[in-house]
Amino acid sequence: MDFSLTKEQELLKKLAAQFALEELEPVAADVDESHEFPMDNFKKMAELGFTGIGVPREYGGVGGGMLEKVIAVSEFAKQCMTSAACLSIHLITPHVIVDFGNKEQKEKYLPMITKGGHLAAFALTEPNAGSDAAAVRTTAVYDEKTDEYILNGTKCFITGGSRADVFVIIASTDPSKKTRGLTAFIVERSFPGFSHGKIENKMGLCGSETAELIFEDCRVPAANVVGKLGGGFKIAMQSLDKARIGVGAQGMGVAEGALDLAVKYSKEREQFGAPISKLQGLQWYIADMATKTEAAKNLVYYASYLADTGKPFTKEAAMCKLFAAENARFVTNLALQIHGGYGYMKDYPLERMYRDAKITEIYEGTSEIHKVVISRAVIGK
Ligand code: COS
Repeated sequence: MDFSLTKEQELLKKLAAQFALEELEPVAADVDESHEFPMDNFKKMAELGFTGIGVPREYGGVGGGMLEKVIAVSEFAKQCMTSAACLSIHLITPHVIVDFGNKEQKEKYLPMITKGGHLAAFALTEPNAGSDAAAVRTTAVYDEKTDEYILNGTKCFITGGSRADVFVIIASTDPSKKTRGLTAFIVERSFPGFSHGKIENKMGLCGSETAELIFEDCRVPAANVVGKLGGGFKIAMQSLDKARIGVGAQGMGVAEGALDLAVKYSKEREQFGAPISKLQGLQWYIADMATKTEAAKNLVYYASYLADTGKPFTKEAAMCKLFAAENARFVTNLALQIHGGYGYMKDYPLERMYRDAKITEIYEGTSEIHKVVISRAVIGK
């Protein structure tokens, strides 16, 4: 199978790499230390069109599909995982609206969250609905007098939750129907009864401002129901399939970045009278890191190809996410090890990349959930 990039995709890769090196890398350590959302980086991404990837031009986007998202996110992840995650997770919401929204919703919300530079977020997870996504307890009750839904409940671990202006929220419109009673809503930050709660203090991805969302009699117009009433679980699952390719791209990118740094350092660092790249033990580390990273890339590209050509890709999205995430931990760990004591110091980016990489094994579905998805596809439920 040929995964050569088109001329446009090559240009996008070059632009993303240059932007990441010039704008994201210089502030990556500050973003990590300050625990502040890189809003300036995000605005610059919007100016360059990255926040409109996968959205048709008529709605303010720049077109393209999953492969374009993968190219941008992986280049960003080489330099700053937090910024890569911000783009990757932001794009879930416009993609939900493109795939499942109606014309009015597309016209109203897409230009705002693509070229408009407003951050978007997707909220499924709750304190008791993590891996068991069907256990959502946030309720949405219809008020026929006002033609609105009234939302009550709490979402947690929402990337950019303290900064986003537009959210897609999954809430239960009929708890007796379980997965078939969940519905997706577009919620604006300004809607009455909406607020964000605490911002989590995390091990890595420190600037992504992972926040709690609180709905207290939050009024949402019925016009903001996305897709069918009761269709929210399928919307969430299909959107997560795409989001998981985005996490695969994050894992692939951070591994590529860490590998590049390890190779460079191993040629510069001399011990026992020669560069440490001459040591066979180290060469074998590099060989394993390069081979697995190439495999991760191929899985990520293959899942993107399936998604972009309208073929089923749930299993392949889970496979690429599972493998790229485990490899991200493997490669950042060995790259740090190759840097020895320096790798453990905050003067070098490796310790940050190692902490940041870990989340790829947890968010948008844990590695264990992906094994459930893959085994169900291979063996049957
Ligand atoms: N695409 C489309 N439909 C899907 C789907 C997918 N990828 N996965 C499940 N569905 C459908 C099923 O076909 C089923 O449809 P019917 O009601 O018509 O039969 C329905 O959704 C329920 O599916 P299922 O019975 O498989 O649901 P489970 O409760 O067993 O959950 C898992 C399945 C575990 C895969 C799901 O809960 C999950 O992905 N959990 C992890 C959640 C997660 O990633 N959270 C991270 C944060 S999200 S921001």
